[in-house]
Amino acid sequence: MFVRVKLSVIIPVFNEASTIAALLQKVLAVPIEKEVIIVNDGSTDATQMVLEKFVAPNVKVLHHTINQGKAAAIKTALQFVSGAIVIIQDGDLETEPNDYLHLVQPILEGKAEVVYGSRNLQPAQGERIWTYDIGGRFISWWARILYNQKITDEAACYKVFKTEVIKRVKLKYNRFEFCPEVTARISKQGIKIYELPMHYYPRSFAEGKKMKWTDGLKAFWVLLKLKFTN
Ligand SMILES: Nc1nc2c(ncn2[C@@H]2O[C@H](COP(=O)(O)OP(=O)(O)O)[C@@H](O)[C@H]2O)c(=O)[nH]1
Ligand SMILES: [Mg+2]
Repeated sequence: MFVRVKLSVIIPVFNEASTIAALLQKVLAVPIEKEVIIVNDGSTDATQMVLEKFVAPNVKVLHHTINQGKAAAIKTALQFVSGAIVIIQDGDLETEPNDYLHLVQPILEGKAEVVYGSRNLQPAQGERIWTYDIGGRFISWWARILYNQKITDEAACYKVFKTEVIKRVKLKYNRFEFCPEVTARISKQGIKIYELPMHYYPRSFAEGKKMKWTDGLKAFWVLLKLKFTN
């Protein structure tokens, strides 16, 4: 069934020439009214060339000349959002865009303002890097303790927001701190995060994974710091 609410799909991209075209095909095929805002964040591979071929009426491609980070790319994209709901989509193939259809439902039904996907509520399709798996669960536990949110996957890529809610959040960090920062700031506004299962097709570093274990440490620290400061 075609969903008639305008979804703004934000895709921060850094060096994803091997996946971005296939991902865009999948995103555009999801039966929901949407706009796609891609931010090529100073990629040094062929990402820009691939994106130049991708002309479609509901696809906007923006470029940072210098790499600034995932959160910086999301902030750039947010200035152009015109949909009622925003979802963050990574530029790789670790996720399943058809999940949008169930992830937007709690917002459409008025049950939630923010929905997170969780890679821990259904089995992954493939081998996860076990240290990242444990680290992610630990960070989720930390977010539960500090912010009293019932979440199992704080770092999941799929985060869905009512547009007015995400536009209200003042994001100060620029890189992979996006997840802990947005989790902390919306929690401090008293918003409850609704969580639903999402598909997950993990990739390896050889396949282009960019998050480092130190980003997990940063997430721990950002969650703690924002609990007590602004
Ligand atoms: N804009 C931007 N995106 C980045 C940067 N580094 C990684 N990304 C994107 O962030 C997403 C997540 O990266 P990934 O390494 O798969 O981490 P994970 O899926 O969160 O474990 C991918 O779409 C990357 O292209 C960056 O410096 N800038
Ligand atoms: Mg990824």
